[in-house]
Amino acid sequence: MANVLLTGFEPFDQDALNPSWEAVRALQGWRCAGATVQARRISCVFGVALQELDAAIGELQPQLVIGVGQAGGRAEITPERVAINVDDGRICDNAGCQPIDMPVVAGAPAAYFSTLPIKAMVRDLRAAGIPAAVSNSAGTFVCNHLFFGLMHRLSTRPLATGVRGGFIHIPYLPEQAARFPGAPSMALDTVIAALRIAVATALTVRQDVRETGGQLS
Ligand code: PCA
Repeated sequence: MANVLLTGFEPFDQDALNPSWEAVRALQGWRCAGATVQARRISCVFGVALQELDAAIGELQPQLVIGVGQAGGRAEITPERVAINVDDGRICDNAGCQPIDMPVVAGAPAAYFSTLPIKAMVRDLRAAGIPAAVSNSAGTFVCNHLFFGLMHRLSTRPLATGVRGGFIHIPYLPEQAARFPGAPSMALDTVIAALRIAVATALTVRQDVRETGGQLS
């Protein structure tokens, strides 16, 4: 039975919850296109996050890996286009570390592109009535760190052929946004529905669609 590894993060920055883990854990055991979702919670700690990811990949030998993280302030589900080889913490991680301008992996390429069909995912999310857009930066904190580590892992130590990986940022939940008046949010049920669509599209669309996901700045 093929596995899909979905990761979510533990809470960070003094928050009580992280919507990425709340959504991902709801999909544990969900079957789609002949594969089964395996949900794993990842520490919001530079370095440790990659060790946990590596252990999960080794255990599950997944055919698809999608990392999910919170991007407070975003209004849409945002599949990320590119992971960069930079750790630059605006805040401390959960172990109190705040690396500045460090490589995620010394000597590795400057960046990796997602190998998910990000444009098709955005198309399918919008068609289902869920706000979505391609993001061209996953930031420089632990989410980008995990995303870069994942893509480096998949490109240097390939699993089965055709294994794909990438990352999706999600908005605050309404109960989080209520503490920051004006901040956008998305209901947990909508985020869960969005992740189902993202997984289904990633499992079934081999060739991404040619549609703009660009920004002017
Ligand atoms: N979001 C943070 C780290 C964990 C999470 O859910 C980020 O965007 O880097």
